[in-house]
Amino acid sequence: MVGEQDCLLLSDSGTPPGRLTCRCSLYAITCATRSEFRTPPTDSRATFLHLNLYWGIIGSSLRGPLVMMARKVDAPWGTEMRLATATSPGSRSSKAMSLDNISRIRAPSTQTFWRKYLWVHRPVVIRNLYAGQPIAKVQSWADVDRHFGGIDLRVSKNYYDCYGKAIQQYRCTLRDYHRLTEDDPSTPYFCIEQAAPRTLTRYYRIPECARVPNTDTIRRDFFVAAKGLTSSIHFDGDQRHVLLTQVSGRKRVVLIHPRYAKRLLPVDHFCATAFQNYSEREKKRFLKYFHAYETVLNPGDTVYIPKLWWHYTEYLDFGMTFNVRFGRTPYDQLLATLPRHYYLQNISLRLVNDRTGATLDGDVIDQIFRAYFSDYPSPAVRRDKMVELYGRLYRRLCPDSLQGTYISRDFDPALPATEKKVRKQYNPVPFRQQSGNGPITAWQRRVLADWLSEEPRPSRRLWTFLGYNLNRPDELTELGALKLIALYRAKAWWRMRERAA
Ligand SMILES: O=C(O)CCC(=O)C(=O)O
Ligand SMILES: [Fe+2]
Repeated sequence: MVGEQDCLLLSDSGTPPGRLTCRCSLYAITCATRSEFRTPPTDSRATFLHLNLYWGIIGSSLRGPLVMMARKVDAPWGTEMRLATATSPGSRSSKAMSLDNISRIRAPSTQTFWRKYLWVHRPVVIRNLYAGQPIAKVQSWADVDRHFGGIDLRVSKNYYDCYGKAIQQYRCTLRDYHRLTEDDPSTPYFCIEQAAPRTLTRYYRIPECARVPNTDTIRRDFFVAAKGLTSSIHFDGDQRHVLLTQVSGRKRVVLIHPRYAKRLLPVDHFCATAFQNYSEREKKRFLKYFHAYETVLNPGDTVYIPKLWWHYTEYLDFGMTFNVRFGRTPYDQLLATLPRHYYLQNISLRLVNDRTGATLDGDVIDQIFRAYFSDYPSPAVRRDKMVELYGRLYRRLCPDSLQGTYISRDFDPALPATEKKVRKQYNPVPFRQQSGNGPITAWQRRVLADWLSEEPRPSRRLWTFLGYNLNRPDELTELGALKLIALYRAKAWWRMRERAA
């Protein structure tokens, strides 16, 4: 039923990575591990995608080596392929042979950065972007401890390891966390994407090149982790560009163009494969398969991650990192309110001109929002309809992105966790009237009036940009009002997150 799949599983014996074409029903799957392991489904619906998922999500939280074997059942025994081997978290290695294929430059002028990198989405490593600022003097753990040791952290496991489970956070100081990592070098806990506190932001200014005209708020996060910990391959749905700066320790960074999304077998905005568990040799083959960029950041280095690109990071030492998330145009802001999907990831890149902020196809944006806000019997149906629409737009607008079948439609719902998310994310307010072109409803008027009375006032520029008159909400159509309410809710969510940090 699944047909041929282009698989990203790596084989160590014979079949090269890349075009490993298989018919899933011909394979039985066996797993060997020293740890307890649930056998993946092996009926005819068991696909390599499931295998990959088990490998990715469960494999990543296993302790001890895990070897997954796919055995072609209609072939003589002995044609087993070793797919990938998890390295034991205890043996976190610090030797990463980086492809080192991102150019390294001195801090460029703002115009040069925009022209040569930002507008064309070209990754680059900038040395000493913050030269002369207090942060440039903080480089070793001793420096971090002295300046930032008292910062309050929320530590948790990787989002990826918690997929579908509640993320349990613990609170401690940065100094305490460092002590913990010395006592237990294999701790899975780390500080991931926490809003940078004033103690830290006092040490650096937002770079001029991040102040792009016609873009919205700039966010600043920071990260602290023990050697060997990773941020698994993901893309961020906020649709901002990122300048990621290493304060102390070394960090391996991998970047993959959105056009390869299909091959990454995305679950939500994560890649289902636990790249972090691969051996160095397997990692290298994987990176080649994805035409990936890879570099190692040293203290003081900043890497530019273009918006919506897939990225992966790995701490080669105990380290601290901060980012500046910037350059989000109003249309990006609008599209970022929709549930994440790799089709949308690719479509978004086609819909927005980063340089002018203009949309290249307002009708398509309208079509997407109209579909999202329409009435459906259930969130799952809405999700299916959205994915169908996204698929059509993807094929039409993104000819340079991978086409064809890499991922079965049965894949996503196989995850109970995804089901829960679908119920939440695909449940916006439907139209009250026959079509979105009807006038704003009383309820919408109330929500927007609340927003307008809030401090700080919502951005007049944003409304104007999207073609609405802030002083005359009554002129909005129902669809227009729904788009703004989606934005309003997304903003409220970020504010809540910031307050919690
Ligand atoms: O530095 C990291 O560990 C992750 C960075 C990241 O995912 C981001 O800045 O979006
Ligand atoms: Fe990220």
